[in-house]
Amino acid sequence: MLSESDCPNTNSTTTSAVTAATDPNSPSPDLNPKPPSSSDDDFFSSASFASSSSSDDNNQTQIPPSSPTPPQIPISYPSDGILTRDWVMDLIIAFDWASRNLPPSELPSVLPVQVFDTLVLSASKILHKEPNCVSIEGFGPNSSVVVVGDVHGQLHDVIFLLREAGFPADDRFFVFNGDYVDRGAWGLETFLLLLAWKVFMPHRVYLLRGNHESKYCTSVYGFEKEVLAKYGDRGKHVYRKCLGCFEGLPLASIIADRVYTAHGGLFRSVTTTPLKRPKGKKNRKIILSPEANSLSLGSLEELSKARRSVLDPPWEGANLIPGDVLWSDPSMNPGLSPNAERGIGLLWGPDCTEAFLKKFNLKLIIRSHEGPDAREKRSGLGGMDEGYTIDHVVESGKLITLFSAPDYPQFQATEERYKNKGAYIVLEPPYFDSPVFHSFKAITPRPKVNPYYDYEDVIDSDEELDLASMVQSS
Ligand SMILES: [Mn+2]
Repeated sequence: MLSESDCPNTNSTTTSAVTAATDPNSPSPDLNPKPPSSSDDDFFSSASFASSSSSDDNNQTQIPPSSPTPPQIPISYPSDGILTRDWVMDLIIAFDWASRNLPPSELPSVLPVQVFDTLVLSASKILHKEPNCVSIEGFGPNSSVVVVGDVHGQLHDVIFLLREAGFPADDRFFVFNGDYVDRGAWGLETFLLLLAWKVFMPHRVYLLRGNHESKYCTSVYGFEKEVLAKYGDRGKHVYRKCLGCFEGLPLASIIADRVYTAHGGLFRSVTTTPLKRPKGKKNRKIILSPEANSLSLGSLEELSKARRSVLDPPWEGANLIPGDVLWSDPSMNPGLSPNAERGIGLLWGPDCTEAFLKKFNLKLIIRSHEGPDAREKRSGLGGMDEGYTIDHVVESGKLITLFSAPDYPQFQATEERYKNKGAYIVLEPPYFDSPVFHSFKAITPRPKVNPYYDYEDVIDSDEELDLASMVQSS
């Protein structure tokens, strides 16, 4: 674990980084927020901003009409409790602006805790009611589905993706495959912005859980410290509410009866066998089959019965399906085997992809979870330069890995960066099973901020889970 002194995100370093990004003539940027810099002109002159309604009941600095206008802050929740497209657009603009113009500790002046609470409660209510594997259907002739992989707190790239793909709409569905937080510096803003879309369009936007939406990962890879830095003495409250919301996120989706998506991918069967027992109905014992030689592929029915409301998916015991779905990786070797590199989840071969597709009459698996750093170490599998790879091509269909965080990770110990593109997939009628890939570059320059984790000491990818530490953090 990082000690407090290891954490580079002290107040003094944060302030210096922020000062560099703000008007040097303004000694107190907090009290007198400046309009966005010229590099933001494109964003702030957009139709989405022009269409946003805003009340004039606060004491914002007046900006000449020709200048880009700072957002109306603080954001307040609509008095009727119903989010609108304009509200979500205003939230995007406010987060983008704050990330470039305010120190992280000023986020509560943009999004007060009460507004955070209402947004997260509204989203949690919706998410907890969704099944483990959501069925996405009911499309019209012009409907499309945008599938998004890991985004890891790279707020500006997520905003770009939404703008380029087209924001969620009646005929534009979105499925996000998890890993919203950690590593990148704007995990909280990214997650909240996606929650806002979920609350506004619950039957158009689907948010699945990634392995980073957990207590263990967020305590190691930055999100917990990010929240504490941004919300100060209310930070613990905000972090706890986020963890509660993570527990509600569904694990997988099936799009148009043909496409299975999940963060990690496939999962084992956890079939239980009642022991022979003499008489009476008490003491019914259950034998689990956790050994490698008895691993078999799980069914969608088993997936639907898993208990997903856990802070950290367990790697042992009876409830193994959530850990598999969130942590597993494909392999070029046939069969199912324990994922020794990660210490949780499985490796599955092309034969398992074929068996799963065939058994459930599917054509495509879209999973995420592996960025350029992870793929550098996986012989036999493609690199993540373009933001996606086609890993298995089998008789019944394909397995794709999709990664949507370009120029990842945001903080890196070496000079040499991966310079990977991110990608998203568009699925179109009538069958939604021929993926159209869209690769995109990172937004530059990223606002300069300090990391919230010790990126030089924390291992690159998520492999080699420190299980002992996970026990303590559970
Ligand atoms: Mn992941």
